Amino acid sequence: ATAIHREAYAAPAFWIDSVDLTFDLDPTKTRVLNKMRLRRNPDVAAQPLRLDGEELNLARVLVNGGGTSFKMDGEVLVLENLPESHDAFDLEIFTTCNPEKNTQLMGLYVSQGTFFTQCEAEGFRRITYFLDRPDVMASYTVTLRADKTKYPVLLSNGNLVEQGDLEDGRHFAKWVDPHKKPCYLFALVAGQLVAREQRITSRSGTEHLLQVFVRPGDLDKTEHAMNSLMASVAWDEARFGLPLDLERFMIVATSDFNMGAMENKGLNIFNTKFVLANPATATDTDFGNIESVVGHEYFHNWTGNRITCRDWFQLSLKEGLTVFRDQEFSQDMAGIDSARAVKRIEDVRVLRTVQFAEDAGPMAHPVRPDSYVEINNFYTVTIYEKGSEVVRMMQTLVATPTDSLGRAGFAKGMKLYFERHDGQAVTCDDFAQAIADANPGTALAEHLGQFKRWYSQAGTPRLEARGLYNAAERSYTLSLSQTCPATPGQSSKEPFVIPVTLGLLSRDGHVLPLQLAGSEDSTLQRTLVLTENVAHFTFVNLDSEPVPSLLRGFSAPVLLDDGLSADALMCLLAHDSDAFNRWEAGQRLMLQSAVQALGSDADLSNVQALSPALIEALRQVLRHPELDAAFKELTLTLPSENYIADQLSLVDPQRVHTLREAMRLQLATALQADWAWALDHYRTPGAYQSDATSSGRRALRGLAMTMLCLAAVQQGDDVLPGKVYQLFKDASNMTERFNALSALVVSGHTLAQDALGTFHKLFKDEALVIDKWFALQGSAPDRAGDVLPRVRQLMQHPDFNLRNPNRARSLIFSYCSANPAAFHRADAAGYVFWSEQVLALDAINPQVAARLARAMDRWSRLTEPYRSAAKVAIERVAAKADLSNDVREVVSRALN
Ligand code: HT7
Ligand code: ZN
Repeated sequence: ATAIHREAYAAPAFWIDSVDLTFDLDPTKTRVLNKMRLRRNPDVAAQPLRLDGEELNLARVLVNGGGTSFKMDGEVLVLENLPESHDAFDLEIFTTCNPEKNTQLMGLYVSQGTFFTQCEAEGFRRITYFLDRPDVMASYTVTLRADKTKYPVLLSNGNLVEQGDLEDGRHFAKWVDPHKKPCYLFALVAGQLVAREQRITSRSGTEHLLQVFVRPGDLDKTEHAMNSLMASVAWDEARFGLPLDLERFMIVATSDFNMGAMENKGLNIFNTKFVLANPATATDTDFGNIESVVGHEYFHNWTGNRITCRDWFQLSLKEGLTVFRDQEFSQDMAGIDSARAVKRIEDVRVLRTVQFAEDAGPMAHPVRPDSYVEINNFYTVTIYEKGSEVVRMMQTLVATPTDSLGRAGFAKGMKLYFERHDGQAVTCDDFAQAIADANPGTALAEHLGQFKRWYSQAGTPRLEARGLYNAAERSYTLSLSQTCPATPGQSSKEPFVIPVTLGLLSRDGHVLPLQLAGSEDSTLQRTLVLTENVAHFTFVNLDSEPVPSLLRGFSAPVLLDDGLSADALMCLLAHDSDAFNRWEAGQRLMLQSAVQALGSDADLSNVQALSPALIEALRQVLRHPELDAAFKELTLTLPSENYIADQLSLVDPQRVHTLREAMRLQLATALQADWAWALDHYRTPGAYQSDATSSGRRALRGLAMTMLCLAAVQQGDDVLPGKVYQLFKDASNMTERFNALSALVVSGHTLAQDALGTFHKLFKDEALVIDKWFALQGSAPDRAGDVLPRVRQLMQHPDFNLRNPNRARSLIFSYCSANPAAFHRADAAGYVFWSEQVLALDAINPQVAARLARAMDRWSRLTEPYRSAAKVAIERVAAKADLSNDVREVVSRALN
């Protein structure tokens, strides 16, 4: 397959003004009649019409009602003899397809007897011949016809304008979408579904119907999704003045889905994982994820649907912006400042562990890529999470003295963006220009050209900060410098615009005012803007050497080297008013301890890597009378094995694992009494509430249970695990139950097997809970090389099904991507398993296979024998001649 290049973009030779689709739905042979009205694009030289298609059976092509000649170029339908004038003409295409055979879950497919579609990015071409590109926006009328008993509910985008019965027990529904859209936002659903409904009135007084469709029996799990949807509608109107532009907004859940959810206009289709929840089956994390994914898809209604992408290289235009919006939404929903900070920490943790790793590996690409082979491989953490950070920096850089967070300025920028581009397919440049133009005189407007390097340059910049205190002058000079490593195809980088939000503390933890030399203003926090490779900033009127708190709130997606001593980090851990940096100081101290121990030749299983002072500081956090439980849980959680590994140039996964386990045991035993106190103190009596405070308490209790079980197993104590087993059995909600189960599994106590059996029996009919059961076993600590055999055994379990992406992810991905010590085996058996599963999945669902293929992204940093064995496994996959483009692109990049 050949690469597609951003620079090669050309406007389409034809526009499609309207599409009238009629579906005769049948699982094995669905008939699709596609009547389009097209016209030549007057700005493009005359050329044949080339319509994309994939796995379609073509029966008929008519132009203006009459037959026409056509030819096939591969799977592209080419029409050369079209009317030459610029007048509109009719094109009618009749095709059939086989939804039941569609295991890729792209285009039209059947899941548990219900028809669903997934068209982003290029799935519409699997439904009918079309100009399958986002800059072709058309009006859609859709008629669905199907057996009334099997498919009583017939849904598509927009408004239901007509419905009725047909002959032979069939019926029909006709839908008209009032908004033009690109074909990737088309959707249909047909099946036996029931809906939770809610009528709402918007601020402006317009009435809307909200519906959440699920399979009969799941209605009791839709309340939270509906509440999240109502909150999303209200939030977008309040924060950005963006109202719901449809009479009806529908969400439909399916258990067979490649990703999390899809923002089809007015008819969002969701993975059940991000819809279904009740306290008995879903954890706090599930509740939080549902709120954020429902928000995300809803927010796409404006950022993505009303204004869409000109081409797929601009994907972050909608995804980065919409992730930013869903993150802000979740923070606003969390309410209190401390809960906002917790959400920010969680988001940054994902960015740093997953996106930074991507940026340092073979799949590194800019937020706006220059080329791709398979677009499905570019729905990445770089496009989404780093893209969101780029938008967040824009907000920071439009701040003014009266709008210090930049929120008002950013909202003004959004308003201008919609005034300029509503109804259009545009580029990342158009977005950045609108935000800057709405905020003249700000740092963003001043540096816009340079700022846009965040879109064009891949790689994570390193920011070095060094401070020098001059006692005689009572001044402190902060020197900032930046570099960015080479990434595939980009050997040298130009400097970025880096907003560095900072505060200063005295050594005993008091806030110090910031006054830049030459300025009269003094503030407690400010944002410096680094635009050069090196810059110096001098602060005056300081009586003693300050401790700098840099990059507060993670103001830029960079790797910070501030050279701070352990004492300075201890000061920040104890006193920083910025909760993010307070957490970060703890992480840095733990990381320093880990890296130091890994560099020594001590016996890592017995090493006491955490210093007594650090243990004591962490105890102070755990026992702190004012800090939130959620913050405590984050601060007392060690950096992950993958994040520790990211700090090393050569990685021995077994050593990293042994060390982290030793550190965890040290923390478990040194704070044993404190963990027991936390388990008791943070109980949440009464009915389950999913709010931030209650879920924070449960999270800390969960960590306490794990720590206590680890200590108990080491001490040969069965009483405490017995108590946790009782908590598991008596739990009144899934969070507590799963935390207790996980504590037993993670500690390797003998009660774990019994608890796993009980858990399966209790929830055998709850697919999403059984996914958790598989995932927990796939990610269990490997004490005797027994995880892989167990995973292989679980693949034979009657509940396992490789065709279901959630199930495949729960077992196989948990093992290959989230269990490094069990996966990186000296006998290479983990890699053999990986290659087998990538190949098996590729034959079913290339998108899912390619995601699994990425588990080997960082193979070249491994020490021997892992490195050579990993390479052999990747080569084994690459040697398969008929690999999908998806997997081919990933393994080729890995080997290059
Ligand atoms: N815009 C959607 C991305 C998407 C997708 C979803 C489901 C299956 C295949 C898909 N390919 C791309 C989801 C989102 O970001 O909101
Ligand atoms: Zn999205």
